[in-house]
Amino acid sequence: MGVGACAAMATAGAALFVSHETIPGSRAIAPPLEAPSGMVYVPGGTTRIGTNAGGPDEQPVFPADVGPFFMDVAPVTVARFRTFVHATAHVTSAERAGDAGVLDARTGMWTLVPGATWHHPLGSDGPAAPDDHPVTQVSWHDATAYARWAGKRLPTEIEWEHAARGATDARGQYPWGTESPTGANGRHHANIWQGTFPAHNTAADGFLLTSAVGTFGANALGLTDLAGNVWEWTDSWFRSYHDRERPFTPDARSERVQRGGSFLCHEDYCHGYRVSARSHSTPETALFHVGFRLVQDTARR
Ligand SMILES: [Ca+2]
Ligand SMILES: [Cu+2]
Repeated sequence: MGVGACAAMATAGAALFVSHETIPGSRAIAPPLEAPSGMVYVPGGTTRIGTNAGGPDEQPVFPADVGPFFMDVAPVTVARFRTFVHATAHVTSAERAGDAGVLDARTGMWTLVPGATWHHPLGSDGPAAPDDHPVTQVSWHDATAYARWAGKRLPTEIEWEHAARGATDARGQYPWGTESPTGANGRHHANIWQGTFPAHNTAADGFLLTSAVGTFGANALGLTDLAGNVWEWTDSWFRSYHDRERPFTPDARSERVQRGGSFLCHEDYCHGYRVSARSHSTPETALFHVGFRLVQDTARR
């Protein structure tokens, strides 16, 4: 296992899933709608996805027409996930496997830690996950089970990037624009990694690990935690943008895209908290820096 904040931990997985790559919603210009509690209205529009200034998997840039949708203001919290577990008796992928992925800060290596779960993300000996932090150690399967219970769905990665760009095709590399994450007057825009990766995290932004959702403010649409804190599962299979028009049949090694970067992300390493950055893992993977947020179609209302 390499030293990589974004490195996928591809444990065995055999499940096949049908892709849902079509972008739901209408191209008609819809008036702003009152969003359900905890969500914001994201207008549709055309957004150029990707960047020529990022990694090869962010190229080529292409335009995408996106319909309107509602999106969770913040990633799903530990408290909300507990409500789901109590209501459904859901057992997560990590609980079934008996372990989950944690980056060992001393070695810089990803490790499968016994007993690491959504309620104890660092392992059974570690601290309990705080209620108002994003839930982590959840697989794509756990996220979709939660979505079914909540009557919502995971966003496509195009929807996610459209929303992170403020639904205006904004070309800044961050959800807040172009300013460095360590903004003016020392006000940090996101919970990321300061110092040198992976040797030393100074936690100048106040957090070594996850932070309470909303701590670092919102983008123009009112969405928080788009950059940093935790990567967020999307519904999209990880594929080259060059191949996006080609037919695709997922197999056991196919991976789902995550967006937004995490508390592990460093500018010199993956720079994963840019709006166009992509990470990816197999759907059963659970990691201590990956969570999710959901969307809902406006037509449901
Ligand atoms: Ca931090
Ligand atoms: Cu990263």
